[in-house]
Amino acid sequence: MIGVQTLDEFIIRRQTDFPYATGELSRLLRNIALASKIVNREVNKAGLVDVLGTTGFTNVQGEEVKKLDLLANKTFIASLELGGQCCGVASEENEEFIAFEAESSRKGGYVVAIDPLDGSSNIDVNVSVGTIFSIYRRVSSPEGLCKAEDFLQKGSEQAGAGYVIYGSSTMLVYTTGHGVNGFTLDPSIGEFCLSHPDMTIPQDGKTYSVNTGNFYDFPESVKEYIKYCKERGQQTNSPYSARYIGSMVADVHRNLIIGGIYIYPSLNGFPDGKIRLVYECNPMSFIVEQAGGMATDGSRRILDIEPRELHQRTPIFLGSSEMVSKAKEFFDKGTK
Ligand code: AHM
Ligand code: MG
Repeated sequence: MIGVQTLDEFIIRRQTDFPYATGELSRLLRNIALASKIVNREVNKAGLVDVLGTTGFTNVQGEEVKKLDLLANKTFIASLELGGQCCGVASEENEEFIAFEAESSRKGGYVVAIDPLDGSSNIDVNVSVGTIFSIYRRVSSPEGLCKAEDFLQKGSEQAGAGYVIYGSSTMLVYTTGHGVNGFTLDPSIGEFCLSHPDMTIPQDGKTYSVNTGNFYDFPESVKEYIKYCKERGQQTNSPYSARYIGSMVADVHRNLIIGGIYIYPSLNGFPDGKIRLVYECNPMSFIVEQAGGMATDGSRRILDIEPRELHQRTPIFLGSSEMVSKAKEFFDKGTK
């Protein structure tokens, strides 16, 4: 080690803190990191080669599939299958989960749920996108292929979760339930290096992130909370700023560092909002909670929701605990 701690080094050190650890989870995390470096390479040169734009297909969510969505999806799945610790993947891009059949991976002790390229509407305009992943211990018998029940566990059962932000620098942030650590990719050596040890989210913040283009479709309680955010500057010396990138990874990452709240509420006609419980809300909520923040759907802790189906959506309010608690006061008043 030469003055920096690489992600690989960090993972190995952490593993030895747990005497009964088998090393499987560590290897799985390292495979995800490796795949993310490949995706990072493609995202970085996206403007130069023919990977911008759409494929002409729509995914199970009815959304346009971008070329980079597909590329990221294939890269992560291939890397997880080769690794051998993961026996199946559920991806936001695929209708059904994939159960790996190869002898080398079918007995793996973990499954992964992944949003390979989050915020993909931002790809063509060179704005930050990300990858979000969630790791569960397999609960089905290792004798057969993995099953839906492996993926449909509550968020509180996650063995690990993380995100990669492909931003002005590329960072990987992850937790295995013992705090949150962030690593910045040093492109000159091709390694993620520990840059943000023991990340904690400020208890209070000044930033609210919500697509106010949907304002008139929001529930009354959310409208009231947003009005409160706007009026604060007039009533106190502590105004809030609105910041909405439209990539959940980027919005939550910023809020994790400087404090803030990310909101994607239910909408008129879409009672569950847009964001997916299994691929996005659970992993981001695990990270934010591990950093000292809060995540709720308005009445329930996100991590306590029993998923019924893979592509289930949920309203979400997550971030600094004081801001989320304040927003919750508006919901508790009743106007949902
Ligand atoms: P995606 O996974 O298809 O990219 O969708 C999720 C994204 C989030 O990253 C982002 O916060 C949200 O959708 C933006 O949606 P909207 O354009 O409706 O504000
Ligand atoms: Mg997404």
